[in-house]
Amino acid sequence: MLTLYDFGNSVCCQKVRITLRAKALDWESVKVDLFKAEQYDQKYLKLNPRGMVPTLVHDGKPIIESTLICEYLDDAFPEPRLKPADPGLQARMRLWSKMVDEGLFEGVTELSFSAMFRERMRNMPEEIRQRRFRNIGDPRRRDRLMSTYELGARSPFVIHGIAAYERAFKMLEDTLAETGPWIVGANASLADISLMPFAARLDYLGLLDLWIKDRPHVVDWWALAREWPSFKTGLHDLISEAEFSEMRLHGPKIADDVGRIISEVRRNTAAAAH
Ligand SMILES: N[C@@H](CCC(=O)N[C@@H](CS)C(=O)NCC(=O)O)C(=O)O
Repeated sequence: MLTLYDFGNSVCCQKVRITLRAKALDWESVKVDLFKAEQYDQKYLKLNPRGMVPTLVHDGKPIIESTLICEYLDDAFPEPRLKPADPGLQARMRLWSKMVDEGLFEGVTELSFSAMFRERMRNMPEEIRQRRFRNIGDPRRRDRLMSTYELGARSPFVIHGIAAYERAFKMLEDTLAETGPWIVGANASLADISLMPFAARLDYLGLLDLWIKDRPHVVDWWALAREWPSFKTGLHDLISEAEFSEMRLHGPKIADDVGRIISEVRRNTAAAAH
């Protein structure tokens, strides 16, 4: 039996749900409401000591970290394979999950926070806001949240996230030109699944074009990914109309800042190459 501790529009949970759909697996979903801080409940912390979603429990065994959960699912339920058989291609596939875990995740968190949740937090009573900051055990995560709360899209953490997306989309364009239409060739793999929620969030915020409009292979990849049935049923169809309209409403408010920072990142990269 599979149980997923899950929360609606969480990118990490979306990765796992797309994988579950691609494998045609059934699972039970348990909602951990991040807005009510349920991730810090003692009972949940026993399953996931990091106080985060997702957590997958398979026959009583908890597995944490979305990248590891997706790999676990591919090993435990081998058909259809979401990892290429060739070890070289497997390494290439894992480069994408590394890129997501080491840059895009922070990027999407800070961009989403500066566009949407910052305003919500501004409207909280001071005491609740301070409790939210205190609740974050990891000092690095707390610094990020406080900086983006203060500075919005001008926070260095948002700028680092924008630069991480720029590196990823540049590499995606080059990779797809060589091996497309999917990242490791003819079939969708865990590399594509890792990236889908991170492209989707930018798309729903109305920001994706700022990075990809001049990258035709990425545009084609995203058109293909958006129509992939497991993407639709594991991500798109599970987003509520209220969530869509919140993203549509708030994303464009940071578009000018984001566009300006992307141009700066591109100028600096070009200057460093000379
Ligand atoms: N590296 C972890 C990150 C998990 C993570 O940060 N999840 C977010 C939702 S996308 C969360 O639970 N946040 C709760 C919090 O920050 O308090 C993974 O990939 O599973």
